Amino acid sequence: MDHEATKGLSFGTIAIHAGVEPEPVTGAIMTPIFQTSTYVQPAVGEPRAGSYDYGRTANPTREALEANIAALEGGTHGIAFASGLAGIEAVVKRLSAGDHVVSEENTYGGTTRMFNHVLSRLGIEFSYVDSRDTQAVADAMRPETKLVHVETPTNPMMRLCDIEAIAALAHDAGALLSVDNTFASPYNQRPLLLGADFTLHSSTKYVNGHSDLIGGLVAVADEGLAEDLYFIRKSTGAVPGPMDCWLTLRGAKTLHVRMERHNENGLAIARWLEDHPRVDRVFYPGLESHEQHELAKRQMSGFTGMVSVDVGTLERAKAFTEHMQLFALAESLGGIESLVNVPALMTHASVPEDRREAMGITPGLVRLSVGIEDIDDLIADLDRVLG
Ligand code: P1T
Repeated sequence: MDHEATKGLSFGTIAIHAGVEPEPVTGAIMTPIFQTSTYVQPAVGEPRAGSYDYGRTANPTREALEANIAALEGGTHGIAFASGLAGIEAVVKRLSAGDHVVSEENTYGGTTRMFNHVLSRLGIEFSYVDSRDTQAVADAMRPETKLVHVETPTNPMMRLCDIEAIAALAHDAGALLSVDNTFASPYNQRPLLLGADFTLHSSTKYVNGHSDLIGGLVAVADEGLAEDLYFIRKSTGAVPGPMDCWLTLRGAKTLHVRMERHNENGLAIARWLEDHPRVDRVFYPGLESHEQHELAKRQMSGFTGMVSVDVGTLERAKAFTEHMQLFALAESLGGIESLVNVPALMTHASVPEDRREAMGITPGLVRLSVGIEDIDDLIADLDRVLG
């Protein structure tokens, strides 16, 4: 179903149908995996079907996935990448040496590592702010600021920023806004509809949802921005393989069903942990105690399966995480199975210690990716390790 045809349909219907058409030769109901690197050309310099000249430039399985994410995010174009980081990199690579980016400070550790140790060497400057405070974002803008990059909820502190307000101030200053929507998923939050210019996913997480591939997706609502990103991807090469695109599209078709259960289980576990005497603090935007709960209710329609808790010390964090039966100790998130991670030593180890501590990513912070197992079993697992 093409973009126009999905207008007016609800999320679950779009998830199943957007980008998916019966295959024209056989009528196969499922999008085939076009596992090919190239396409025969009938005449020199004249590809058979427009852009199908080489697999880095175009692939029909990839295009089906791209149309799907574009529709899910309320945009017009999707651009698929080999990883979430490759998608973020492409958005920043629209800029040139001398340009400046204002970034939320509490992003995924790999995002700041790329900004500080790779892209800053190319002459792009980065400033970090606590984007919960919209004024702090405004104060960090410079004449050469071309991009504001935020993550909301943030990984792992579950901080939020006001997408609509930050989009407006970025645009007033002549900059664009990119929102890493990985933690929320398009089911719970659609940044493009709130004014963002790019919405980004590590599709390794909720969009694919089955922890069986690495991928990235960007959606935009502007043809020019889409063309920029297609060009950067074609020129730099971070394309996902057809099989991974096919798996991600299959995963995306059940996003709405999975997210309902992630949201339900996440909230139930956050509430249970909040009442537990061995837990100092719970970070979950769906809790009334979350300092940005009102913004969460305004900007999100559900609060995901990501829950962070502070248990005080590394010793307790280890006792908590190393003896669980259902929650596997692993990096990553957003899959149907539950995972647990100690960010200071795992996903955010590349963030300098003083900055980690200042943001609350202490050695006692534990991040749960609550899966879609039966809630009683998950709570029993937590109960056993927390005592
Ligand atoms: O791993 P990759 O697909 O390249 O995605 C990077 C990325 C981008 N944005 C966010 C918000 C992320 O959480 C990630 C990857 N995160 C983990 C691997 C993790 O365990 O937090």
